[in-house]
Amino acid sequence: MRIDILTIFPEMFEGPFSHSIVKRSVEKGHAEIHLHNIRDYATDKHRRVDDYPFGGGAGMVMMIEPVLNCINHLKEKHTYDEIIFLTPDGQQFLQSTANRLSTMKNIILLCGHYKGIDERLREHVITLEISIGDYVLSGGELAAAVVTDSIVRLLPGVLGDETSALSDSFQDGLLSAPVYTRPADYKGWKVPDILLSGHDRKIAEWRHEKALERTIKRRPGMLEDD
Ligand code: 6GU
Repeated sequence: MRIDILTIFPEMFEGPFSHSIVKRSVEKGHAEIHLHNIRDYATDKHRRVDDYPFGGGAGMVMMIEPVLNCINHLKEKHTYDEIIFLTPDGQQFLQSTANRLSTMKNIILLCGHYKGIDERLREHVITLEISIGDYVLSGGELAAAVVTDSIVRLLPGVLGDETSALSDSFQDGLLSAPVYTRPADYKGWKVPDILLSGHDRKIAEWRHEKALERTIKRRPGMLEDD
């Protein structure tokens, strides 16, 4: 899968993409992540990417041309399944969204800044708008890093243990069961006996029960059908 990220702060991705699973998935060739500086596609000599809003008001608006020049440049070489704008007024990003996006071949993630982007880009170019939660970030970069991480880890071959993405919280509509490791008794804090029993069926039942209990207690809304 190929992910093209359009941003005015490409350096913000260096940390999140240089470690752990995202790094490994790129190294192994499961994912290609390309960062593009929107400023490189500005048309004036000041490399301007934002301007004052028509009608007045606070904040700047990202201009059509630099963003569209970058997207059109990419579209000459690739066909995109989705052109996604990260924005707090987008649709809520869910595990089901990550699952769907992980089946795609090429996607673009556009990170907004300032007051937002010119509405005409949203009308004519963007195919999907995503928010990662009901709070405001300074820009779309951290959201794009979150979305990228959640997609890439689902790509076939990325996780060592092939079953481990399937047992994630949310993947089966439940939160995860509690997990433990050595020592079995830490100064009187004991691991549940069942996990030391070696009885696979009973352990699986216990885990399901605990996952259900935890979901009812913490996220009862997850159990309602929609
Ligand atoms: Cl996608 N962008 C910004 N700027 N803030 C957010 C967000 C996105 N999702 C939640 N808050």
